[in-house]
Amino acid sequence: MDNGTRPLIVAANRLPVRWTDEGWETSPGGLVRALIPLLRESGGTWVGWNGTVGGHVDPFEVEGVSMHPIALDADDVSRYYEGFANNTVWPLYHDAIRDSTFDGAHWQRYRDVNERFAVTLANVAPNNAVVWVHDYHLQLVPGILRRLRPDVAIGWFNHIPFPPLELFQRLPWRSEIIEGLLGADLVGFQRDLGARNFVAAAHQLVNVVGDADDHWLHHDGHSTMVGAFPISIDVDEFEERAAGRETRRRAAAIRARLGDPEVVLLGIDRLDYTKGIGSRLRAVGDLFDSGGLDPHRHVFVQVATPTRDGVDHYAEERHEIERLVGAINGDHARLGYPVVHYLHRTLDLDELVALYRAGDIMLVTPFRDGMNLVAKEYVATRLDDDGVLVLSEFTGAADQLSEAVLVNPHDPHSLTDGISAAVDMHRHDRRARMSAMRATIHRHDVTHWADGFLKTLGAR
Ligand code: GDG
Repeated sequence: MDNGTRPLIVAANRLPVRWTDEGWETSPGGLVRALIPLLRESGGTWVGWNGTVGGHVDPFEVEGVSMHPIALDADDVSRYYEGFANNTVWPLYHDAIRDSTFDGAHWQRYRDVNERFAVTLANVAPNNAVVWVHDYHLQLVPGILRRLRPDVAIGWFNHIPFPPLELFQRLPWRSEIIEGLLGADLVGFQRDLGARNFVAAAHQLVNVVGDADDHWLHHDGHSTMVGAFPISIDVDEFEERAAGRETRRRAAAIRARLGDPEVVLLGIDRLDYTKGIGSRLRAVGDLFDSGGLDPHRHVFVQVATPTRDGVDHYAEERHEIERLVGAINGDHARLGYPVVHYLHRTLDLDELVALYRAGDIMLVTPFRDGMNLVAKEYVATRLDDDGVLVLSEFTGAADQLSEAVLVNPHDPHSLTDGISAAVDMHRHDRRARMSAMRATIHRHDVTHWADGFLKTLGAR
Protein backbone atom coordinates (compact mmCIF):
# COMPACT_ATOMS: atom_id res chain seq x y z
CA MET A 1 0.00 0.00 0.00
CA ASP A 2 1.07 3.56 -0.52
CA ASN A 3 1.20 3.87 3.25
CA GLY A 4 3.42 6.93 3.19
CA THR A 5 0.52 9.04 1.96
CA ARG A 6 -2.46 7.48 3.72
CA PRO A 7 -2.59 7.80 7.50
CA LEU A 8 -3.14 4.48 9.29
CA ILE A 9 -5.64 4.16 12.14
CA VAL A 10 -5.79 0.90 14.10
CA ALA A 11 -8.75 -0.21 16.23
CA ALA A 12 -8.59 -3.17 18.60
CA ASN A 13 -10.38 -4.04 21.83
CA ARG A 14 -7.23 -3.18 23.78
CA LEU A 15 -4.73 -0.37 23.41
CA PRO A 16 -1.22 -1.83 22.95
CA VAL A 17 0.07 -0.26 26.17
CA ARG A 18 0.60 -1.03 29.84
CA TRP A 19 1.16 1.20 32.83
CA THR A 20 4.59 1.00 34.52
CA ASP A 21 6.46 3.04 37.16
CA GLU A 22 7.87 5.09 34.29
CA GLY A 23 4.45 5.74 32.71
CA TRP A 24 2.83 4.09 29.70
CA GLU A 25 4.87 1.74 27.56
CA THR A 26 3.91 -0.46 24.61
CA SER A 27 2.99 -4.05 25.44
CA PRO A 28 5.26 -6.80 24.12
CA GLY A 29 4.12 -8.81 21.11
CA GLY A 30 4.82 -9.09 17.40
CA LEU A 31 1.57 -7.47 16.28
CA VAL A 32 2.36 -4.33 18.29
CA ARG A 33 5.99 -4.26 17.13
CA ALA A 34 4.87 -4.56 13.50
CA LEU A 35 2.17 -1.89 13.66
CA ILE A 36 3.76 0.79 15.87
CA PRO A 37 6.37 1.87 13.26
CA LEU A 38 3.69 2.05 10.55
CA LEU A 39 1.51 4.18 12.82
CA ARG A 40 4.43 6.42 13.75
CA GLU A 41 5.49 6.97 10.12
CA SER A 42 1.98 7.87 9.02
CA GLY A 43 1.12 10.00 12.07
CA GLY A 44 -1.56 7.48 12.93
CA THR A 45 -3.64 6.64 15.98
CA TRP A 46 -4.54 3.44 17.87
CA VAL A 47 -8.08 3.36 19.27
CA GLY A 48 -8.89 0.88 22.05
CA TRP A 49 -9.75 0.20 25.69
CA ASN A 50 -6.93 0.86 28.17
CA GLY A 51 -8.03 -1.96 30.48
CA THR A 52 -9.31 0.16 33.39
CA VAL A 53 -12.97 0.07 34.35
CA GLY A 54 -14.91 3.33 34.38
CA GLY A 55 -13.61 6.88 34.14
CA HIS A 56 -12.48 8.90 31.17
CA VAL A 57 -8.85 8.94 30.00
CA ASP A 58 -7.61 11.62 27.63
CA PRO A 59 -5.71 10.63 24.50
CA PHE A 60 -1.97 10.32 25.11
CA GLU A 61 1.17 9.53 23.15
CA VAL A 62 3.50 6.54 23.48
CA GLU A 63 6.64 6.07 21.35
CA GLY A 64 5.45 8.78 18.98
CA VAL A 65 2.03 7.15 18.42
CA SER A 66 -1.22 8.69 19.51
CA MET A 67 -3.33 6.42 21.75
CA HIS A 68 -7.05 7.13 21.88
CA PRO A 69 -8.75 5.35 24.80
CA ILE A 70 -12.31 4.06 24.67
CA ALA A 71 -13.91 4.14 28.14
CA LEU A 72 -15.68 0.97 29.30
CA ASP A 73 -17.72 0.86 32.51
CA ALA A 74 -18.38 -2.26 34.63
CA ASP A 75 -21.53 -3.14 32.65
CA ASP A 76 -19.68 -2.80 29.35
CA VAL A 77 -16.98 -5.14 30.62
CA SER A 78 -19.43 -7.75 31.85
CA ARG A 79 -21.83 -7.61 28.84
CA TYR A 80 -19.80 -6.56 25.79
CA TYR A 81 -16.42 -8.05 26.73
CA GLU A 82 -16.90 -11.01 29.08
CA GLY A 83 -20.47 -11.68 27.96
CA PHE A 84 -20.76 -11.32 24.20
CA ALA A 85 -17.13 -11.37 23.03
CA ASN A 86 -15.77 -14.02 25.38
CA ASN A 87 -18.81 -16.12 26.23
CA THR A 88 -20.81 -15.97 22.97
CA VAL A 89 -18.45 -15.40 20.06
CA TRP A 90 -15.27 -17.04 21.40
CA PRO A 91 -16.71 -20.51 22.11
CA LEU A 92 -18.94 -20.50 19.00
CA TYR A 93 -16.08 -19.53 16.67
CA HIS A 94 -13.90 -22.24 18.25
CA ASP A 95 -16.10 -25.12 17.07
CA ALA A 96 -18.60 -24.67 19.96
CA ILE A 97 -16.40 -26.77 22.24
CA ARG A 98 -18.16 -24.99 25.09
CA ASP A 99 -21.75 -23.74 25.07
CA SER A 100 -22.24 -20.09 24.17
CA THR A 101 -24.64 -17.84 26.02
CA PHE A 102 -27.12 -16.03 23.77
CA ASP A 103 -28.26 -13.05 25.80
CA GLY A 104 -30.02 -10.08 24.21
CA ALA A 105 -28.66 -7.64 26.82
CA HIS A 106 -25.09 -8.72 26.00
CA TRP A 107 -25.76 -8.27 22.29
CA GLN A 108 -27.27 -4.83 22.84
CA ARG A 109 -24.18 -3.75 24.78
CA TYR A 110 -21.90 -5.23 22.10
CA ARG A 111 -23.69 -3.05 19.53
CA ASP A 112 -23.37 0.01 21.79
CA VAL A 113 -19.66 -0.46 22.35
CA ASN A 114 -19.05 -1.15 18.64
CA GLU A 115 -20.89 2.07 17.87
CA ARG A 116 -18.70 3.92 20.39
CA PHE A 117 -15.59 2.63 18.64
CA ALA A 118 -16.95 3.52 15.18
CA VAL A 119 -17.94 7.06 16.19
CA THR A 120 -14.51 7.62 17.75
CA LEU A 121 -12.81 6.28 14.60
CA ALA A 122 -14.96 8.54 12.44
CA ASN A 123 -13.79 11.50 14.53
CA VAL A 124 -10.08 10.71 14.64
CA ALA A 125 -9.53 9.39 11.09
CA PRO A 126 -8.07 12.05 8.78
CA ASN A 127 -9.37 12.36 5.22
CA ASN A 128 -8.61 9.34 3.10
CA ALA A 129 -7.24 7.34 6.04
CA VAL A 130 -6.83 3.57 6.14
CA VAL A 131 -8.61 2.10 9.19
CA TRP A 132 -7.55 -1.40 10.25
CA VAL A 133 -10.03 -2.97 12.66
CA HIS A 134 -8.93 -6.05 14.61
CA ASP A 135 -10.78 -9.06 15.80
CA TYR A 136 -14.08 -10.51 16.91
CA HIS A 137 -14.81 -7.82 19.50
CA LEU A 138 -15.44 -5.28 16.75
CA GLN A 139 -17.39 -7.04 14.00
CA LEU A 140 -20.00 -4.27 13.68
CA VAL A 141 -17.47 -1.44 13.43
CA PRO A 142 -16.84 -1.69 9.64
CA GLY A 143 -20.55 -1.30 8.79
CA ILE A 144 -21.15 1.65 11.13
CA LEU A 145 -17.92 3.38 10.13
CA ARG A 146 -18.69 2.98 6.40
CA ARG A 147 -21.96 4.87 6.91
CA LEU A 148 -20.25 7.63 8.90
CA ARG A 149 -17.12 7.94 6.77
CA PRO A 150 -17.45 6.56 3.24
CA ASP A 151 -14.09 8.17 2.30
CA VAL A 152 -11.88 5.88 4.45
CA ALA A 153 -10.57 2.45 3.45
CA ILE A 154 -11.64 -0.12 6.05
CA GLY A 155 -9.94 -3.45 6.72
CA TRP A 156 -10.97 -6.04 9.31
CA PHE A 157 -8.80 -8.96 10.40
CA ASN A 158 -10.05 -11.88 12.46
CA HIS A 159 -7.40 -13.33 14.78
CA ILE A 160 -9.57 -16.33 15.66
CA PRO A 161 -11.25 -18.93 13.41
CA PHE A 162 -14.42 -18.13 11.49
CA PRO A 163 -16.80 -21.06 11.98
CA PRO A 164 -18.68 -23.15 9.43
CA LEU A 165 -22.21 -22.02 8.57
CA GLU A 166 -23.86 -24.78 10.65
CA LEU A 167 -22.32 -23.25 13.78
CA PHE A 168 -22.40 -19.59 12.79
CA GLN A 169 -26.12 -19.67 12.09
CA ARG A 170 -26.82 -20.54 15.73
CA LEU A 171 -26.17 -16.86 16.47
CA PRO A 172 -29.50 -15.01 16.72
CA TRP A 173 -27.73 -11.91 15.35
CA ARG A 174 -25.90 -13.68 12.51
CA SER A 175 -27.13 -11.45 9.65
CA GLU A 176 -26.26 -8.22 11.46
CA ILE A 177 -22.73 -9.51 12.02
CA ILE A 178 -22.24 -10.44 8.36
CA GLU A 179 -23.61 -7.05 7.30
CA GLY A 180 -21.31 -5.33 9.78
CA LEU A 181 -18.29 -7.07 8.32
CA LEU A 182 -19.36 -6.35 4.74
CA GLY A 183 -18.89 -2.65 5.54
CA ALA A 184 -15.15 -3.36 5.20
CA ASP A 185 -13.23 -3.13 1.92
CA LEU A 186 -11.07 -6.07 2.95
CA VAL A 187 -12.00 -8.86 5.35
CA GLY A 188 -9.01 -11.02 6.34
CA PHE A 189 -8.73 -14.41 8.03
CA GLN A 190 -5.87 -16.54 9.30
CA ARG A 191 -6.67 -19.41 6.94
CA ASP A 192 -8.43 -20.10 3.64
CA LEU A 193 -10.85 -22.19 5.69
CA GLY A 194 -12.06 -19.12 7.62
CA ALA A 195 -12.37 -17.08 4.40
CA ARG A 196 -14.41 -19.84 2.77
CA ASN A 197 -16.67 -20.16 5.82
CA PHE A 198 -17.30 -16.41 5.80
CA VAL A 199 -18.15 -16.35 2.08
CA ALA A 200 -20.55 -19.29 2.52
CA ALA A 201 -22.24 -17.57 5.49
CA ALA A 202 -22.59 -14.31 3.55
CA HIS A 203 -24.21 -16.08 0.58
CA GLN A 204 -26.63 -17.91 2.84
CA LEU A 205 -27.58 -15.14 5.26
CA VAL A 206 -27.57 -11.83 3.36
CA ASN A 207 -28.18 -10.73 -0.16
CA VAL A 208 -24.72 -10.84 -1.78
CA VAL A 209 -23.36 -11.42 -5.22
CA GLY A 210 -19.93 -13.04 -5.40
CA ASP A 211 -17.44 -13.61 -8.18
CA ALA A 212 -16.44 -17.04 -9.44
CA ASP A 213 -13.39 -17.49 -7.21
CA ASP A 214 -15.16 -16.06 -4.16
CA HIS A 215 -12.61 -13.34 -3.45
CA TRP A 216 -15.18 -10.57 -3.83
CA LEU A 217 -18.60 -10.07 -2.31
CA HIS A 218 -20.92 -7.33 -3.57
CA HIS A 219 -23.62 -6.14 -1.21
CA ASP A 220 -25.73 -3.01 -0.89
CA GLY A 221 -23.71 -1.08 -3.48
CA HIS A 222 -20.37 -1.89 -1.88
CA SER A 223 -17.68 -4.48 -2.66
CA THR A 224 -15.67 -6.40 -0.08
CA MET A 225 -12.56 -8.43 -0.80
CA VAL A 226 -12.07 -11.60 1.27
CA GLY A 227 -8.74 -13.33 1.80
CA ALA A 228 -6.38 -15.30 4.04
CA PHE A 229 -3.45 -13.50 5.72
CA PRO A 230 -1.74 -15.87 8.16
CA ILE A 231 -0.24 -13.85 11.02
CA SER A 232 3.28 -14.47 12.23
CA ILE A 233 5.88 -13.32 14.75
CA ASP A 234 8.91 -11.04 14.81
CA VAL A 235 11.34 -13.85 13.92
CA ASP A 236 14.50 -11.72 14.31
CA GLU A 237 13.47 -10.65 17.80
CA PHE A 238 13.01 -14.25 18.97
CA GLU A 239 16.24 -15.38 17.31
CA GLU A 240 18.19 -12.57 18.95
CA ARG A 241 16.77 -13.30 22.38
CA ALA A 242 17.40 -17.02 21.95
CA ALA A 243 21.02 -16.44 20.88
CA GLY A 244 21.95 -14.36 23.93
CA ARG A 245 24.48 -15.83 26.36
CA GLU A 246 22.20 -15.10 29.31
CA THR A 247 19.35 -17.04 27.63
CA ARG A 248 21.62 -20.05 27.07
CA ARG A 249 22.69 -19.90 30.72
CA ARG A 250 19.07 -19.71 31.85
CA ALA A 251 18.06 -22.63 29.63
CA ALA A 252 20.84 -24.78 31.09
CA ALA A 253 19.81 -23.72 34.61
CA ILE A 254 16.20 -24.71 33.91
CA ARG A 255 17.27 -28.20 32.76
CA ALA A 256 19.49 -28.58 35.83
CA ARG A 257 16.61 -27.59 38.13
CA LEU A 258 14.40 -30.18 36.42
CA GLY A 259 16.98 -32.85 37.38
CA ASP A 260 18.78 -32.94 33.98
CA PRO A 261 16.22 -35.21 32.33
CA GLU A 262 16.95 -36.77 28.96
CA VAL A 263 13.90 -35.12 27.38
CA VAL A 264 12.01 -31.98 28.42
CA LEU A 265 8.49 -31.79 27.01
CA LEU A 266 6.91 -28.36 27.09
CA GLY A 267 3.47 -26.73 26.86
CA ILE A 268 2.90 -22.95 26.97
CA ASP A 269 -0.60 -21.55 26.59
CA ARG A 270 -3.07 -19.08 27.95
CA LEU A 271 -5.20 -21.16 30.29
CA ASP A 272 -7.98 -21.43 27.72
CA TYR A 273 -10.26 -24.42 27.11
CA THR A 274 -9.55 -24.15 23.37
CA LYS A 275 -5.88 -24.99 23.89
CA GLY A 276 -6.42 -28.66 24.76
CA ILE A 277 -4.23 -28.60 27.88
CA GLY A 278 -6.37 -31.25 29.63
CA SER A 279 -6.20 -33.76 26.73
CA ARG A 280 -2.48 -33.15 26.45
CA LEU A 281 -2.05 -33.91 30.16
CA ARG A 282 -4.18 -37.05 29.82
CA ALA A 283 -1.97 -38.23 26.95
CA VAL A 284 1.19 -37.54 28.96
CA GLY A 285 -0.35 -39.36 31.95
CA ASP A 286 -1.29 -42.36 29.76
CA LEU A 287 2.29 -42.53 28.45
CA PHE A 288 3.70 -42.50 31.99
CA ASP A 289 1.18 -45.25 32.89
CA SER A 290 2.12 -47.41 29.90
CA GLY A 291 5.88 -46.91 30.15
CA GLY A 292 6.00 -44.88 26.92
CA LEU A 293 7.42 -42.08 29.08
CA ASP A 294 9.81 -42.84 31.93
CA PRO A 295 9.73 -40.73 35.14
CA HIS A 296 13.52 -41.09 35.38
CA ARG A 297 14.13 -39.74 31.86
CA HIS A 298 11.19 -37.56 30.87
CA VAL A 299 9.71 -34.38 32.36
CA PHE A 300 6.76 -32.29 31.22
CA VAL A 301 6.63 -28.54 31.95
CA GLN A 302 3.27 -26.82 31.46
CA VAL A 303 2.96 -23.05 31.75
CA ALA A 304 -0.69 -21.94 31.80
CA THR A 305 -0.96 -18.15 31.75
CA PRO A 306 -3.91 -16.73 33.75
CA THR A 307 -6.64 -15.35 31.51
CA ARG A 308 -10.35 -14.34 31.61
CA ASP A 309 -10.81 -15.38 35.23
CA GLY A 310 -14.24 -13.74 35.26
CA VAL A 311 -15.74 -16.35 32.86
CA ASP A 312 -17.01 -19.64 34.42
CA HIS A 313 -15.69 -21.98 31.69
CA TYR A 314 -12.17 -20.79 32.53
CA ALA A 315 -12.42 -21.51 36.25
CA GLU A 316 -13.72 -25.03 35.42
CA GLU A 317 -10.86 -25.62 32.99
CA ARG A 318 -8.32 -24.54 35.59
CA HIS A 319 -9.71 -26.97 38.17
CA GLU A 320 -9.60 -29.86 35.71
CA ILE A 321 -5.99 -29.08 34.70
CA GLU A 322 -4.89 -28.85 38.32
CA ARG A 323 -6.66 -32.10 39.17
CA LEU A 324 -4.87 -33.88 36.31
CA VAL A 325 -1.45 -32.49 37.27
CA GLY A 326 -2.02 -33.71 40.85
CA ALA A 327 -3.19 -37.14 39.70
CA ILE A 328 -0.24 -37.72 37.33
CA ASN A 329 2.31 -36.58 39.89
CA GLY A 330 0.56 -38.62 42.57
CA ASP A 331 1.06 -41.74 40.45
CA HIS A 332 4.53 -41.12 39.01
CA ALA A 333 6.57 -38.50 40.92
CA ARG A 334 9.38 -39.36 43.32
CA LEU A 335 10.19 -37.08 46.28
CA GLY A 336 11.76 -33.96 44.86
CA TYR A 337 11.08 -35.09 41.24
CA PRO A 338 7.62 -34.27 39.90
CA VAL A 339 7.03 -35.57 36.36
CA VAL A 340 4.75 -32.62 35.56
CA HIS A 341 5.87 -29.10 36.51
CA TYR A 342 2.92 -26.75 36.34
CA LEU A 343 3.08 -22.94 36.51
CA HIS A 344 -0.07 -20.84 36.57
CA ARG A 345 1.49 -17.45 35.93
CA THR A 346 2.82 -15.12 33.24
CA LEU A 347 6.55 -15.40 32.68
CA ASP A 348 8.70 -12.54 31.49
CA LEU A 349 9.71 -12.84 27.86
CA ASP A 350 13.34 -13.76 28.58
CA GLU A 351 12.23 -16.61 30.83
CA LEU A 352 9.79 -17.76 28.15
CA VAL A 353 12.51 -17.83 25.49
CA ALA A 354 14.86 -19.70 27.86
CA LEU A 355 12.10 -22.30 28.34
CA TYR A 356 11.67 -22.62 24.56
CA ARG A 357 15.40 -23.29 24.37
CA ALA A 358 15.25 -25.78 27.24
CA GLY A 359 12.35 -27.74 25.72
CA ASP A 360 13.20 -30.71 23.46
CA ILE A 361 9.59 -31.29 22.46
CA MET A 362 6.94 -28.58 22.23
CA LEU A 363 3.34 -29.74 22.57
CA VAL A 364 0.85 -27.38 20.88
CA THR A 365 -2.45 -29.26 20.83
CA PRO A 366 -5.46 -26.89 20.67
CA PHE A 367 -8.88 -28.18 19.65
CA ARG A 368 -9.12 -25.07 17.48
CA ASP A 369 -6.80 -22.05 17.19
CA GLY A 370 -6.79 -19.17 14.71
CA MET A 371 -3.02 -19.40 14.23
CA ASN A 372 -1.03 -20.20 17.44
CA LEU A 373 2.03 -18.05 17.81
CA VAL A 374 3.64 -20.26 20.46
CA ALA A 375 4.33 -22.86 17.74
CA LYS A 376 6.09 -20.25 15.60
CA GLU A 377 8.00 -18.78 18.55
CA TYR A 378 9.32 -22.22 19.50
CA VAL A 379 10.51 -22.82 15.93
CA ALA A 380 12.20 -19.38 15.80
CA THR A 381 14.24 -20.08 18.95
CA ARG A 382 15.61 -23.46 17.75
CA LEU A 383 18.84 -21.97 16.45
CA ASP A 384 20.55 -25.38 16.23
CA ASP A 385 17.65 -26.79 14.15
CA ASP A 386 16.99 -29.37 16.84
CA GLY A 387 13.73 -29.94 18.76
CA VAL A 388 10.37 -31.36 17.72
CA LEU A 389 7.07 -29.55 17.40
CA VAL A 390 3.95 -31.66 18.03
CA LEU A 391 1.16 -29.59 16.48
CA SER A 392 -2.61 -29.89 16.31
CA GLU A 393 -4.10 -30.11 12.81
CA PHE A 394 -6.77 -27.70 14.07
CA THR A 395 -4.43 -24.68 14.29
CA GLY A 396 -3.79 -22.14 11.55
CA ALA A 397 -0.08 -22.79 12.08
CA ALA A 398 -0.53 -26.36 10.78
CA ASP A 399 -1.18 -24.95 7.26
CA GLN A 400 2.36 -23.61 7.19
CA LEU A 401 4.34 -25.83 9.59
CA SER A 402 3.59 -29.08 7.80
CA GLU A 403 6.88 -30.67 8.95
CA ALA A 404 5.66 -30.72 12.55
CA VAL A 405 4.32 -33.97 13.98
CA LEU A 406 0.67 -33.26 13.24
CA VAL A 407 -1.89 -34.68 15.65
CA ASN A 408 -5.65 -34.78 16.14
CA PRO A 409 -6.22 -33.61 19.74
CA HIS A 410 -9.71 -35.17 19.79
CA ASP A 411 -8.14 -38.62 19.37
CA PRO A 412 -6.23 -39.83 22.46
CA HIS A 413 -4.25 -42.33 20.34
CA SER A 414 -3.19 -39.66 17.89
CA LEU A 415 -1.86 -37.59 20.83
CA THR A 416 0.05 -40.46 22.46
CA ASP A 417 1.35 -41.68 19.08
CA GLY A 418 2.48 -38.16 18.17
CA ILE A 419 4.26 -37.62 21.49
CA SER A 420 5.93 -41.05 21.23
CA ALA A 421 7.02 -40.32 17.64
CA ALA A 422 8.55 -37.04 18.82
CA VAL A 423 10.39 -38.74 21.71
CA ASP A 424 11.76 -41.48 19.42
CA MET A 425 12.58 -39.29 16.43
CA HIS A 426 16.07 -39.63 15.03
CA ARG A 427 18.29 -36.56 15.17
CA HIS A 428 18.56 -36.33 11.34
CA ASP A 429 14.79 -36.32 10.99
CA ARG A 430 14.44 -33.71 13.74
CA ARG A 431 16.91 -31.39 12.03
CA ALA A 432 15.44 -31.79 8.56
CA ARG A 433 11.97 -30.94 9.84
CA MET A 434 13.03 -28.05 12.07
CA SER A 435 15.21 -26.42 9.44
CA ALA A 436 12.34 -26.58 6.91
CA MET A 437 9.99 -24.94 9.45
CA ARG A 438 12.56 -22.27 10.28
CA ALA A 439 12.91 -21.45 6.59
CA THR A 440 9.12 -21.09 6.35
CA ILE A 441 8.80 -18.64 9.22
CA HIS A 442 11.77 -16.64 7.90
CA ARG A 443 9.85 -16.12 4.68
CA HIS A 444 6.63 -15.20 6.52
CA ASP A 445 7.27 -12.97 9.52
CA VAL A 446 4.88 -10.46 11.07
CA THR A 447 6.09 -7.55 8.93
CA HIS A 448 5.37 -9.60 5.82
CA TRP A 449 1.87 -10.23 7.22
CA ALA A 450 1.10 -6.56 7.99
CA ASP A 451 2.50 -5.38 4.64
CA GLY A 452 0.49 -8.01 2.78
CA PHE A 453 -2.77 -6.99 4.42
CA LEU A 454 -2.23 -3.26 4.04
CA LYS A 455 -1.02 -3.51 0.43
CA THR A 456 -4.12 -5.47 -0.49
CA LEU A 457 -6.32 -2.93 1.28
CA GLY A 458 -4.63 0.10 -0.24
CA ALA A 459 -4.30 -1.30 -3.76
CA ARG A 460 -8.02 -1.06 -4.30
C1 GDG B 1 -5.06 -15.11 19.48
C2 GDG B 1 -5.59 -16.34 18.72
C3 GDG B 1 -3.60 -16.16 17.19
C4 GDG B 1 1.91 -16.97 26.55
N1 GDG B 1 2.30 -17.20 27.83
C5 GDG B 1 3.18 -16.23 28.13
C6 GDG B 1 3.34 -15.41 27.02
N2 GDG B 1 2.55 -15.88 26.08
C7 GDG B 1 2.44 -15.28 24.73
C8 GDG B 1 3.06 -16.20 23.69
C9 GDG B 1 2.33 -15.78 22.43
C10 GDG B 1 0.99 -15.30 22.97
O1 GDG B 1 1.10 -15.13 24.36
C11 GDG B 1 -0.11 -16.33 22.72
O2 GDG B 1 -0.44 -16.30 21.38
P1 GDG B 1 -1.25 -17.47 20.70
O3 GDG B 1 -1.23 -17.26 19.24
O4 GDG B 1 -0.62 -18.77 21.08
O5 GDG B 1 -2.71 -17.45 21.32
P2 GDG B 1 -3.90 -16.37 21.72
O6 GDG B 1 -3.52 -15.58 22.91
O7 GDG B 1 -5.11 -17.23 21.88
O8 GDG B 1 -4.05 -15.38 20.47
C12 GDG B 1 -4.43 -17.09 18.10
C13 GDG B 1 -3.24 -14.88 17.92
O9 GDG B 1 -4.40 -14.26 18.49
C14 GDG B 1 -2.58 -13.87 16.95
O10 GDG B 1 -3.39 -13.61 15.85
O11 GDG B 1 -2.41 -16.84 16.83
O12 GDG B 1 -4.91 -18.18 17.33
O13 GDG B 1 -6.33 -17.18 19.59
O14 GDG B 1 2.97 -14.71 21.81
O15 GDG B 1 4.44 -15.98 23.66
N3 GDG B 1 4.18 -14.36 26.97
C15 GDG B 1 4.89 -14.10 28.10
N4 GDG B 1 4.78 -14.84 29.24
C16 GDG B 1 3.94 -15.91 29.30
O16 GDG B 1 3.83 -16.58 30.33
N5 GDG B 1 5.76 -13.06 28.11
